[in-house]
Amino acid sequence: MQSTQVLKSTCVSCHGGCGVLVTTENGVITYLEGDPDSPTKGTMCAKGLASLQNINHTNRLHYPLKRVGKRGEGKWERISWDEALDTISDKARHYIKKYGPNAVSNSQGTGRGYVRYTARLGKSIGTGNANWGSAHICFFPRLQAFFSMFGFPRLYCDYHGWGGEFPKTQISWAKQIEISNADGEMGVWFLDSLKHAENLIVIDPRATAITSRATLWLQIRPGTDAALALGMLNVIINEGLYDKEFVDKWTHGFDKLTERVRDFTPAKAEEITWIPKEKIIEAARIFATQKPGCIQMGEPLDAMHNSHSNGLAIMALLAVTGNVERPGSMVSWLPPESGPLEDFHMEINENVLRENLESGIGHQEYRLMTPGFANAEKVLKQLREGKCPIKMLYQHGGNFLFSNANTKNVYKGLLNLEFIAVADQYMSTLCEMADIVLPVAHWLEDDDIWDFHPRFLIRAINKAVDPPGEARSSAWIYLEIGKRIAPEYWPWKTVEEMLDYQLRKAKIKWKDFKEMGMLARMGEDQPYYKYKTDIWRKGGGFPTKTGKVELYSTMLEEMGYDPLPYYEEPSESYYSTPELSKEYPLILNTGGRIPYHFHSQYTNLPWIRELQNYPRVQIHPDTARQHGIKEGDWVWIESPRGRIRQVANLFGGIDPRVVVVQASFCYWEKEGHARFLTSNANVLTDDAGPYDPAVGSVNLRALLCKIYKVKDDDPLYDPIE
Ligand SMILES: Nc1nc2c(c(=O)[nH]1)N[C@H]1C(S)=C(S)[C@@H](COP(=O)(O)OP(=O)(O)OC[C@H]3O[C@@H](n4cnc5c(=O)[nH]c(N)nc54)[C@H](O)[C@@H]3O)O[C@H]1N2
Ligand SMILES: Nc1nc2c(c(=O)[nH]1)N[C@H]1C(S)=C(S)[C@@H](COP(=O)(O)OP(=O)(O)OC[C@H]3O[C@@H](n4cnc5c(=O)[nH]c(N)nc54)[C@H](O)[C@@H]3O)O[C@H]1N2
Ligand code: SF4
Ligand SMILES: [Mo]
Repeated sequence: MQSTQVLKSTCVSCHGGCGVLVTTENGVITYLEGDPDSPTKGTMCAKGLASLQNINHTNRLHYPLKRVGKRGEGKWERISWDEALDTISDKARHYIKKYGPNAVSNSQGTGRGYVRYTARLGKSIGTGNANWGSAHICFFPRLQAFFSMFGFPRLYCDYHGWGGEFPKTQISWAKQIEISNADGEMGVWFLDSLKHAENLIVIDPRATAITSRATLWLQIRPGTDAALALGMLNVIINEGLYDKEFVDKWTHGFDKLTERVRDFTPAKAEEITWIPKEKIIEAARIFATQKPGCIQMGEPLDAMHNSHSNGLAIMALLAVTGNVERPGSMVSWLPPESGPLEDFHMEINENVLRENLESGIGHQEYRLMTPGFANAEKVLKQLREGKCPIKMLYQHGGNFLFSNANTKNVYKGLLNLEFIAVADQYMSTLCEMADIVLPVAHWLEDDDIWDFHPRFLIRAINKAVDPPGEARSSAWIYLEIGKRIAPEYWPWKTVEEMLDYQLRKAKIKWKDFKEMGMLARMGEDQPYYKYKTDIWRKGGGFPTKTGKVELYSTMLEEMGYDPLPYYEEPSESYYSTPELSKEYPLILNTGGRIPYHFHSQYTNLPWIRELQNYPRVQIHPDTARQHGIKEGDWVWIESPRGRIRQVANLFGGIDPRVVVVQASFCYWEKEGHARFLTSNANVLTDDAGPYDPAVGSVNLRALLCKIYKVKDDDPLYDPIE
């Protein structure tokens, strides 16, 4: 008898957490579609839908493997889970005993829903060197800037209308939320809220999907965002357009900010950003007067060596205009009854561990880095020089060879680790460098809880089918490794017990939550104007030292950092390195999310390759003509670090001096180094600094390059020397 079932679940093929209806027939998934009753309103994208090809892919990892040849040689032997897990935990215990906990590192790439497990494992080891993937070039700089100024981790754009008002002015600043759905923000809510917005200001060096809907597009020179924000603040303050009541009552250091932006006239901002001053003035006036307003801030702001200040400068715009906690502005949401599930790692007594967590690589220099995190560029440099205290890496997903600056240097550094174990769904280029490889389940094969980043809801990920071979869920793998290394912090016998524990504050069990599908605090349950209540501070106020929004940050001052936002010229540019720009005359911008890829993922799926078969570099038609390049030609893009090839996409939506290279394109079908050296943008980026003084970010978005056509007899890629 045919049995058809429809199961509700949550897609985690990116950060979006879209509600999904999964149809199975006789135990086989036959159809996926968006769940109209979920907060993502029934929408799904190509990445999520292509999960059908992902779970059935013939190259999925089925069994734990152990390296039998030389590192990277590709010779493997199937082993049991017990052998794999015992080897990993024996190695960890050995290195901890011999060198101390900082010799062991456990890391992951972008936030893939198991962040809390990675963080708990790091803390239970007690290492200061956990997680050195991409946080410092993604999201943490923005989170830390919120912390420096507001005293809490984040304000989110209130595109929900729960307080009775939608944003009248939306700024999309270095953000493609409509594509990226980053960190639990929902592109669909943003797009729907635009019908209520009178103004949409897009700040982007490129024309994007939403530029055509913009009332104002500020085509900025890459890497100069702080200068634009300071110029806008200059206009708002000089013209008296700021929210006097909010500024007087709820901010600290307005006079010092006024002093800082005095010289940042629109003319000066124009010179730096290449945006006509009239547009800067117009944007400032609109944002200050057409309220409420909100600003979507994107990752390119973080991937710069003044990332923390980029955040401060933009957040100051929110504070001086009073766009904080009022309906339709920027709001900090409260969690549902479960509390934020990140408590799962925070509950491990940080105070006891603090000293060690703060002893990680780079932490003494970049003191706003999260304790327990190490700085990737420093780690990799020390590894290359044979001076690194880290001996062992357990990596759960993510891939430094695609995500971190200067791929060839990354590779050389990783080679010097004594022991590497990687958990992935496929034999990634990082797995190829490992000693042990663990096969991981896809979210359709997994039971877990999705902790949505804005923290106002959690959702159930419900297993629809069994994983292939002996692949196991992330939660199971973490529990099994945790139990072996630090059993006192991993006392649960089963994953279900561990999930029950995470739901304890809501007084529900996993088996009931599975049915419920979601626990949320939305609509009328979300209070606004929390600074006027006791929520953050008894008697009202913000959770900062002064109880106010600190435009002049007392925390930064105490730490010896500049307490005010500042602008710094990109490390490579016509102005900072004029000599270099003669040889490399174009601005190299890497990244800009592609709707159907997630970093290095999904280029191995036929449906996705139908949408885009080759990596593309956007070149202005005039620039292409000067170089004899036509649409569809293979082009070398070369920086002082190396060169890669991509296919020319002639695009009038960028400045003729700017070239936009697609990031993270993985040639899954190629063998060996060709996979990560042929077209990977980070072969071009610079790991040598400068780094952001507070959080250690590196510049991935505003470097220099040259371009020329690929000749028939050119090699596919330049090897690592
Ligand atoms: N489909 C898909 N979705 C994703 C991801 C993915 O790989 N694919 N990755 C996820 C992750 S980890 C993250 S962090 C988010 C990131 O998502 P977003 O924050 O939206 O980042 P991007 O799309 O890379 O860049 C946003 C826009 O900034 C512009 N930009 C580039 N440089 C600059 C600059 O210097 N200044 C300004 N003002 N704009 C600039 C780009 O042209 C682009 O249009 O997306 C997440 N979602
Ligand atoms: N030049 C440039 N560099 C960038 C960026 C950019 O825009 N430009 N973006 C930066 C940003 S914001 C980020 S966050 C990083 C992203 O960097 P990473 O997160 O390191 O991303 P990938 O390199 O694509 O790693 C993806 C790997 O994780 C595996 N994987 C996927 N899902 C799972 C899972 O559920 N479990 C396990 N165990 N493995 C899984 C995939 O199979 C794949 O091998 O890159 C950063 N680097
Ligand atoms: S946006 Fe992200 S979460 Fe939503 S369907 Fe696409 S991949 Fe899945
Ligand atoms: Mo990211």
